[in-house]
Amino acid sequence: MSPVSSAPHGAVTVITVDNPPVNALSQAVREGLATAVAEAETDAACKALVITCAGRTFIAGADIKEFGKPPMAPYLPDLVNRIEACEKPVIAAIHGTALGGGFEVAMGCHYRIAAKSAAVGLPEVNLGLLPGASGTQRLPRLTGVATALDMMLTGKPVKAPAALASGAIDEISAGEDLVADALEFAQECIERGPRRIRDLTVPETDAAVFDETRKKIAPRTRGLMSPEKIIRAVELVTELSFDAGCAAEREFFIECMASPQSAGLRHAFFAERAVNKVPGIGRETPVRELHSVAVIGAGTMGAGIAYNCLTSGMNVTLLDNSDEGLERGAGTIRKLYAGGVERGKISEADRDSGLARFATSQDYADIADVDIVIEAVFENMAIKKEVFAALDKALKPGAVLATNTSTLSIDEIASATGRPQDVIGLHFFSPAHIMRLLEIVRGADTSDEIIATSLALAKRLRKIGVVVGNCFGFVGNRMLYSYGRENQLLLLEGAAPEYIDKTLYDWGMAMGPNAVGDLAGLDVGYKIRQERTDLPDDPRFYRVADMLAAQGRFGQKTGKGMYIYADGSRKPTPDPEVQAMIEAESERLGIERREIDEQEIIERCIYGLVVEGARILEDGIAMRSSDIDVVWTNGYGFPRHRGGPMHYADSVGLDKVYERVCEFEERFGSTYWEPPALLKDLAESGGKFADT
Ligand code: T1G
Repeated sequence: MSPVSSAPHGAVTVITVDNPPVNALSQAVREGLATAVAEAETDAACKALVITCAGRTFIAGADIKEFGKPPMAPYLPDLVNRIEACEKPVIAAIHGTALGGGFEVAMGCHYRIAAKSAAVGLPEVNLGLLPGASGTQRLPRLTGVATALDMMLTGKPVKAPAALASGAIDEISAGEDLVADALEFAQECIERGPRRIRDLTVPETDAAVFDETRKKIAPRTRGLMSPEKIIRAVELVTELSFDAGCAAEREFFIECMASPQSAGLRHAFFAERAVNKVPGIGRETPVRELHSVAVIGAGTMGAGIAYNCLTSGMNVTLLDNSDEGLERGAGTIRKLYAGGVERGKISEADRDSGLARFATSQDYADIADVDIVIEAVFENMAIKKEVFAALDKALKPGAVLATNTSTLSIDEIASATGRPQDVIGLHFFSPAHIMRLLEIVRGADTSDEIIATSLALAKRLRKIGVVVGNCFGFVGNRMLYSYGRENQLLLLEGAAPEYIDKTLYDWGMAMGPNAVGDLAGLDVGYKIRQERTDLPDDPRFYRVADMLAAQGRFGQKTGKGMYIYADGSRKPTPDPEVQAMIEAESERLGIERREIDEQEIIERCIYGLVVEGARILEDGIAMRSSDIDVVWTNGYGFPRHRGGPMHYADSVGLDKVYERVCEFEERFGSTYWEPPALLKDLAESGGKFADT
């Protein structure tokens, strides 16, 4: 049964694509469209064609699931040209989002009408690609070069009113019935006849725009391949004929499609959608309604979480045991709102309604009726258990009891209550209102209803919620220990902090580990290590960080950490005093310092992540290796175009990773580098983490 059907409406043939969930351009859809257009073209009674889609959206692009497989005819560029060649006017009737190949199909049509709420876009750059079915040649002819470049380089969809203003679409459907309005519009188009974008003149373009754009985007497209291909393809619009431009675009597309970067970004795309699939949790799992929340602890994290909940429409009470603390927290929230209004992200009305839903308190009785509480007090077990015991007494039955702990046992915290089934870890990342990751930590007794409720809350807070198991540091921070450990050891063995940071930054990390430590505050990790009783018996373990923290060098917040931050600036400057301190400590520990190359730094830090990731999979703390990738690309600045640590290891080849890990075990001992059985087995069987 073809996912494409046709029906006559008077002199107009309406062609409908019905390929849930997002009408992706699978082979069957491409074939169905080509056939339907050919049949309508030879149907004497048909004077015009309308292409529309069933379900929630117009075509959302090529079928990404077909990527990497042998391409099958009809090929998308040919289909788009086939639609354009039709002798009768073809109108695209767009609702939801016309994206990528879907928008290219619409630009193959002669006219585009859209529902008021619709949007159009070319987001291929998010997949390490560029439009590959003439989008780079068609859109500039409609909107001009600048708008086209912006749409393709940001990958952001453009809403119908702006799309109309830019020329990307021709009409906005006035009524609620898009197809009815498209049929009416078709009458007009029959008069006008086909209008082919390939024949449109390219609007006047200042050639300088291309290099200006290159400069402008360089900081945020560091290391990425496809943005330059997009700019070059659009530049060719001003140099070549339409078909020659399309041929060049195709070449660029094939090159990008074959790149590890696109493979990494496509992996990230599906990995972020897979996190919602939690065994045992389905549409039938009850979800509790969450209208009101109390956030305990008015520190930086507490205030950020409260703001995030306010901007998602919840009633929020911030509770703290000190007036100053509450005033500071409330001040932070007011500042965040002011900044949002200033940057045009939030309207004054939204700010006012948000602040109207905000309250502060020092009394648990004031929060007895909240639907959920999120505790964000100091990272200390005794304090957290005291808070949870008080919450257990104060809160109504059925309230969700969540903790924002970043390392501590959910089960032990839950043991302070009589309702462990309602206790869950909701680990936000700083800044809480910006970072998209939310680790949802399941305790031994946490009910499915609470998991389902937390996944729904994550969506509402515009977060990517990843369900993980309970252990020290869960997924993210547990792995961070291995990554940070290798950094600390490399410092003692001879690599300067700025050299390590530059190496990992150039490799793609958002920031080097030493700069991250100074940003997060060296006191945070120091206090957590002080409380731990299970650290390895190794005098080198986090030695440099401990020495700096013991001297009160906490990083940016004290103007000194691993680096110096002159006059409150965020720019790290290497400190010769620190270098001398490290060298003296190497000598004291009997470590012979040596030249260390970039490859060793990258492999020790990144394979340290991979080895701990494999242990996490063995322990069942993560359900899928792709969940680990989502945690690291959304919470720890791991380069998205490398897909995440586990995908990266798969792309290198687990046999090579295993071989290197065995070498490290040989050189540095098995305490840190004993290869996990999972890695060994997969390496020997030619398997991938993605297969587990
Ligand atoms: N191909 C295959 N599956 C897709 C898909 C696609 N293009 N888009 C979405 N899905 C699946 C997704 O995996 C999920 O599956 C379900 O649909 C719902 O998605 C030549 C080459 C459209 C805005 O980049 O941005 O065209 O998890 O959870 O939040 O130039 O999906 O349920 O099994 O995201 O409502 C360009 C990608 C492709 C758009 C809807 N297009 N999609 O968001 O639902 S490249 C894109 C999205 C291209 C040409 C090139 C979003 C959405 P499952 P969802 P949503």
